[in-house]
Amino acid sequence: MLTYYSDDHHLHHGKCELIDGQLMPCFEKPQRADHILARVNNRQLGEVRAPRDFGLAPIERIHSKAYLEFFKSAWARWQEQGGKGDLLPFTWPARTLRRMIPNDLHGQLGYYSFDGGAPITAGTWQAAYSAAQVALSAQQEIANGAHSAFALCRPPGHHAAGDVMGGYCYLNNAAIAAQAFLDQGRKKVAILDVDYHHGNGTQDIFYQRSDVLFASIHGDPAEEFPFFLGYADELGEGAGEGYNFNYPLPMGSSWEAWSAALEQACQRIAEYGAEVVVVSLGVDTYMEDPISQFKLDSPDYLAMGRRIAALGLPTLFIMEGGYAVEAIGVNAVNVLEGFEGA
Ligand code: FKS
Ligand code: ZN
Repeated sequence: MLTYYSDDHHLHHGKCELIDGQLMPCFEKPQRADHILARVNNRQLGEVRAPRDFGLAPIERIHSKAYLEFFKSAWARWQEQGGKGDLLPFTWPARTLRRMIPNDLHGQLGYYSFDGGAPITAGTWQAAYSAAQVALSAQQEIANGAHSAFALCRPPGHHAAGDVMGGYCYLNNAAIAAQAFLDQGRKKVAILDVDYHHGNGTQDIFYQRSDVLFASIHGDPAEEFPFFLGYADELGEGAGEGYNFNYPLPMGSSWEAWSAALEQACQRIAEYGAEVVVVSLGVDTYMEDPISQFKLDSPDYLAMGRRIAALGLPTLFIMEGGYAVEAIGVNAVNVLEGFEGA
């Protein structure tokens, strides 16, 4: 399987995030992608290529121009103000407030985000832009006839909606790739989100549409980030009704419960008649993940890949989360090797 990867991800390195009342070094750090790349090479999964540049047009199919303009220029505005640290939001338009777009940089940052987990640093735009190009390059590989491809994206994307960043995510790589398939003539795309966290951004983007089926297996949002989306009764809306499936699982779930949910999700995808599958591949379901509460073990990821392969569909893997840095390379590549029948 071909891997697409860009060194540009190193340009994004947030300093800290707020966890349990303390500022901690960001869990979403460059070494994550470095470990996955090392494992891809070690296992000789296949050639590793740099992305092509498809420009902004395919990104603008998912994200609003205003949001992209804000994100792209935010760091420069912060520098003009003499900003020192990372650019982080601290006020959001929650229920009792108005959804205004203020003039102030931090006001706008609150408007365009849903949490304080997506710091903007000097290189964040470039890193996120390149990650989207990585996803698009792998997508193109499949459009050209490959049965599978791996987009080693960083930063991740599944929490980002059309004009909202958050949860370490800025541009929704999986959504951008899914839309590219449709724009090239595919009629039905399934997105299977196996990250430990619900892909709220992806769900929101396609919630009212039937051309993308979204299925997600994740920690029950009643107990786990992102808390405010990802419940089982969210089935889609309008034309999208019946094309959204959430499988929230209790904290502590292991492969037995997880694989039963995967079975159901795969059956939905098969019934739908998807022509292609985009997998939001997070491996934070791992038993030793420092911020997650599932109990999957490394061999389980081989079985995961095998079950996805049994769909018999062209499959685009897009990297999302995973924070047990030493193990994420093994676990992510296990899914790919399982898929290939290794
Ligand atoms: C801990 C708070 C943790 C943030 C969790 C973000 C998860 C991100 C991810 C992605 F794939 F996007 F990277 N809050 N008390 O793993 O879903
Ligand atoms: Zn996650």
